[in-house]
Amino acid sequence: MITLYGISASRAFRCLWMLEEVGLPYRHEPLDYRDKAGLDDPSYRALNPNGRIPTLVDGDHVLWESMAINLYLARKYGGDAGLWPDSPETEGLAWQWSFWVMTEVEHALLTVLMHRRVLPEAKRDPERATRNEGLLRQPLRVLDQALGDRDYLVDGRFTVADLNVAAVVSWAKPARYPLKEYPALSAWLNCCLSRPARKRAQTR
Ligand SMILES: N[C@@H](CCC(=O)N[C@@H](CS)C(=O)NCC(=O)O)C(=O)O
Repeated sequence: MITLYGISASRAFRCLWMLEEVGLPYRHEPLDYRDKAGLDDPSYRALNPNGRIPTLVDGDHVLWESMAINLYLARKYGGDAGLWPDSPETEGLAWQWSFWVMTEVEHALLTVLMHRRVLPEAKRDPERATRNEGLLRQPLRVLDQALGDRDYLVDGRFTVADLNVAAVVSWAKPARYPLKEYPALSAWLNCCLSRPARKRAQTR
């Protein structure tokens, strides 16, 4: 049995989305990142010594780090659904885009989201939000250009590469980050987010 720990309003969302795409039965433990007692519980720390969500338990196998979880699930269970790329070359591209979105986009976009929408008004720092908006221009241009002549990142269909990147870039919407100047990115993002599996994951 597969178990995924973490509420959908967190980085666990991207793994719930992958589980819904894969279509296997799984158990969802909606552990909240604000539940410090739950995260510090020795039984949870034994699974994830970082005390963070998400964590995946697949039989005896335990994994943390959301992107690693998704690459694992796609590789092991996502072949029939076309989620795993076709060749070592396009696998390499899936790793590339997954690492890229974590290192080039995630932190800056989360900072914009926190300081524009999530933090109580008194704790928001508009300058920090503006600075990070600026840092995002270059990587978002890179993604927009990569999508300029294709519908999906690799192999001409929706794969783990699209899911991992779209799950992070989707924060642009609640952050009210304008995507108008990135038309190819914007069309691709809407297409990824319209998938039924994404919608099911959101309501977990
Ligand atoms: N790089 C990790 C980050 C995990 C992470 O920071 N999760 C947050 C929720 S989105 C968390 O558990 N925060 C609780 C805490 O830091 O105390 C991943 O992608 O899985």
